[in-house]
Amino acid sequence: MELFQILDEGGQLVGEPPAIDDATLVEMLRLMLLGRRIDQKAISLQRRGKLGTYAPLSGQEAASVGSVFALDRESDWVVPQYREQLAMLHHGLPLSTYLLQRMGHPQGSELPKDGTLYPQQVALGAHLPQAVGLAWGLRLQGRPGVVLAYFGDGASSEGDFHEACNLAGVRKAPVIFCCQNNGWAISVPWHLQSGSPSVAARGAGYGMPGVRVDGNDVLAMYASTSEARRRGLGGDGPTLIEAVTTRLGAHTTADDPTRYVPADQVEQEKARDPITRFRTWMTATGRWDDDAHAQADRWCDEQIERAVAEFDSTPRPDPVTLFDNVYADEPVRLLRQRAAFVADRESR
Ligand SMILES: Cc1ncc(C[n+]2csc(CCOP(=O)(O)OP(=O)(O)O)c2C)c(N)n1
Repeated sequence: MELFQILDEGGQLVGEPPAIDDATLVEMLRLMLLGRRIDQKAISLQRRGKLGTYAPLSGQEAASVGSVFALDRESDWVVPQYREQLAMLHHGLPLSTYLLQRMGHPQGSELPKDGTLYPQQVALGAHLPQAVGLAWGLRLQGRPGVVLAYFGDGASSEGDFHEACNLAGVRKAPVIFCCQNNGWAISVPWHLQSGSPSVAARGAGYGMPGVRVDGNDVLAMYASTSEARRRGLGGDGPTLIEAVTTRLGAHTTADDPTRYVPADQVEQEKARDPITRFRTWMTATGRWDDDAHAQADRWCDEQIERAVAEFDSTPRPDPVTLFDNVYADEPVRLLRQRAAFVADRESR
């Protein structure tokens, strides 16, 4: 299946760029730069024991930013997996809340009130039927809006993905399935997960268009998501976008990719860096220069410093809150564990 591109690896135009005003293009590049910086900061916080496991997004900035910028934040919803930090921030999640979530703080799960954002999903694929339900519900209520659901190639091997696609296709739910295919489900490569040549090819089986997009090309991601949104709003139902992207780092801070990613692949993937590509085009078209870059750097510093200060000054939760907010009605075994935990603590 052909790969849809607007900017090639060298940042040269090979297609018609979407109509995006200059200020928005600058905002998109700034958010991508922020993503790279968040990774550096979060990994350092994790290594110092301040965060739990962290899933870096480096290499996937364009896939998230290009797609989420095509939405209307008032009426369209984002349903993320766990590597969509940037889409979540763009849909109103404070960075400090994101960091609190990563250290298991209950406050980290508080989403913006009246927002259009679902929480992160770690149980692979479990959010996809929910995304379809949300989209179908919008349609039944006659409310404008689409649902952008993110997931990885690994999640597309789960039953939930197929059930979600089937229901979305038959109900014409306005959902955009955005698969960030970085080629790996932790250490399992795509060819060991599926006999299908691509994720996008599966769309046909569910009665929806499947498009294979260069996920490291932010303009192509924006254009294909905008088109999918138009279809959804026009009553034509779901679209499956396969964003072919690259995971430049580890799966998470608990992973060592040098044990399974071939060294030459690492070098090839660095050459597909989505930030370098977009910055090259932005500079060549007079929309970006060293001053703009320095300003963006300062903006990233401020965002990160403010978020880390808020994160650091938030009182740490009582460890017993670990048992809260999991079940509406707690099962007996969990109540027993909680009682044992409290008794143990009081006996010390
Ligand atoms: C239902 C389920 N099975 C297994 C896991 C363990 N697991 C966590 S991440 C992951 C790989 C996911 O790969 P992919 O969906 O491609 O996303 P990526 O991490 O590459 O962004 C697995 C198998 C899980 N979280 N949920």
